[in-house]
Amino acid sequence: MTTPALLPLSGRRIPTLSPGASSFPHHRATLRLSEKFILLLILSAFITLCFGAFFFLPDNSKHKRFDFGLEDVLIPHIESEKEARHSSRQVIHGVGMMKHAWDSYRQYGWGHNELKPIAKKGHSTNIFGNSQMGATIVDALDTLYIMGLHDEFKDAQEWIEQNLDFSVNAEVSVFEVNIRFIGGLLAAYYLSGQEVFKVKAVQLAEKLLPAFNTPTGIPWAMVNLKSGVGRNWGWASAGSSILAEFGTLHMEFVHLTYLTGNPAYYQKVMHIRKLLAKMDRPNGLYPNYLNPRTGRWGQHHTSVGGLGDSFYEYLLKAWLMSDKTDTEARKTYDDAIEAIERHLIRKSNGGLTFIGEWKNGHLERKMGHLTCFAGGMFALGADGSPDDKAGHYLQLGAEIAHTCHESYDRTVLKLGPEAFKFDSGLEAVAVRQNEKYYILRPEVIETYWYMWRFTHDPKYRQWGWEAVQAIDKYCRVSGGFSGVKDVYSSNPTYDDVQQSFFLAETLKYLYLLFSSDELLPLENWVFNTEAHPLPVLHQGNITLPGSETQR
Ligand code: DMJ
Repeated sequence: MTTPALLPLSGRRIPTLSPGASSFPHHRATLRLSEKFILLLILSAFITLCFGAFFFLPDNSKHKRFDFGLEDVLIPHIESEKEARHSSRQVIHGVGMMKHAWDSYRQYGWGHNELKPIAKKGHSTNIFGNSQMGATIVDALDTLYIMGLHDEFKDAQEWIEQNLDFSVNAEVSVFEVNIRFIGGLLAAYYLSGQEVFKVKAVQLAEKLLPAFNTPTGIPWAMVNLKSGVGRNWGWASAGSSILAEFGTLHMEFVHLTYLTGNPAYYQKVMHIRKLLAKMDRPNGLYPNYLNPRTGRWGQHHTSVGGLGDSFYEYLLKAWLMSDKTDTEARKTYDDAIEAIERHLIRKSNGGLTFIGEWKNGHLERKMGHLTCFAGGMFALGADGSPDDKAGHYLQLGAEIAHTCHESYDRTVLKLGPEAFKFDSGLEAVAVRQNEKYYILRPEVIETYWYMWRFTHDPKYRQWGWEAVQAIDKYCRVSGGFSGVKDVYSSNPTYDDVQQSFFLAETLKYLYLLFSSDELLPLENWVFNTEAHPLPVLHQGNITLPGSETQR
């Protein structure tokens, strides 16, 4: 069994001196007595100055912290001191928001999956079945760790050690449990080195494996953790499994095989990839529905938002996570994106680039908040794109970021709606009442963060700060943070849910946006779709059973 090579969280290099190297000249100069006296005077003045300066420094600059404290994330590349002060204030503000979300959950929802911040009690949804598995605790672990909230992290770890049990008679979503629980536990393990997180991740993964017992090996959407019986969502076309669900397991499952030496996880996800590769794709597009009994596509609906989104994301990230050796994943990503660009991406009359949805040969000119993550994905995939199109994809990322910012800016609350149209004179605004809500989602801020990392254009920090202010003003309540039902109303009502992804993703991406690039550098870490960072498996670090290198 391999042990993980724990990676440095920051990319900082420690300068070294070669043995025997010295900064002093090798010859000795003979000084006269008066010169010696003057030198001594200068030296003692210098020492007094240093001591004085030390006492006038603010307290926290005297101690170098070796953990992930605020001091570690402050912005070396920021030019002006004023800007640096601004960013560190924003970082601190982000920690304050996390504290409020966490403390509220700790007080009113502890052990429940999520929190009702208005009713001040626990909350859950059907994705967790009727389980009470502390989804918020597991999802928030790495954010707490990264922000240096160590007492809270310890508290969470203790709860996990004593209470997190997967032998429950609950029918859960395989996808959601994978990205939030397995992803969250693995990231916590890699960051902290605490074995318990790995052990729990593997226990849970074992419980998910029966979901793959279908005639095709395409997993069911849901599985009962106790009985292992699986089934699909009643609403899915023709009894199908969902592309974004069975296509968003790769990162976590490859890490499970890496950590345990058990090839089963790797084989399951590679089987899905192989099966998809053999199938015909209408217009080169992947439909969102696939029947796990027949192996046939359901309705021809393609989207880069809900139902499709993270399938494309995981193709790119499989390549990145393999230290760019999984070229099959990269090629599949490139082909998929090429077809998406051809059929789904358009410019509105007002000049906004948007990604629509393809429904049975027809383009719906509507974009979801979920789709906004794609700006970051395009930027992340720019390097390594075919035909030297890196500039093009970075530009596409910037255009999507701009469109999504417009969807926020054109509302009363300055928070983005769930879906917005580009039709009949409409530009980036929601039309239907049931598309006007904002449920603390991260995708727009996620794209700002990736764009910031790749361009350092200050507008992305500015846009992120606008989102912080709006969330604080309209979503913060005494019992935590709540989603709002209508972003176009100056007097919105709350949905009374603090989603676990608000702590896992939204607050983490905001924190990273105002932090140094050296915090979790993208050359070493790949974020799963729930913003849980997993290390790149550098060559020589990994021998996957069944991988090319072994054959
Ligand atoms: C998260 O759970 C993940 O980002 C997922 O991929 C889709 N969206 C939600 C948050 O909006």
